[in-house]
Amino acid sequence: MKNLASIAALTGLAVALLALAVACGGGGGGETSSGGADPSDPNAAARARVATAQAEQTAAANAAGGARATAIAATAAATSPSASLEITAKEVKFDKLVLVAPANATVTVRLIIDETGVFAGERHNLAIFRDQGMTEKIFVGELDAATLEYRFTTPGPGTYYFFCSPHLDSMNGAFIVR
Ligand SMILES: [Cu+2]
Repeated sequence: MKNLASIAALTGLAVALLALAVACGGGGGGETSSGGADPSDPNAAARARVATAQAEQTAAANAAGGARATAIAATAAATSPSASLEITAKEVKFDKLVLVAPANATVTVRLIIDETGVFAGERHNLAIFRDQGMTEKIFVGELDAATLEYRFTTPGPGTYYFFCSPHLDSMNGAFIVR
């Protein structure tokens, strides 16, 4: 009898909890969604204009990226690999989009830093990674405001990426090894 009483008590508790859950959960259905487009929304036209401008910017950026990729491929094809490379940093830009080096070789890269006027004292370097996301390091040179010369060993043939560490967006290019 003791067990039966316990079961009855537990059943009662379960029913009570179920009732509570229904009471608590049942109140959420009355709202109407406000997420959809509303033709009377005075900001809709402005939002549409912003969306169009953003789409145009993306298309322009993609086109520029395509032109850049084409320029990189053309330059790489026309350039012989050299173990003695040179690149200039001026006005927070590199003068080259592409460096072409021999595979598995010791190479020197002279980074000429030619900053004057408002750019004087700007420090640059050369950093080379296997991927554009900069997760696999090949070589990272020291930073300086004066001309630098680096020496390192290239990896096997492939397309790698070079950057200036403080100026990733404006100073980058392809490091081609073959
Ligand atoms: Cu830089």
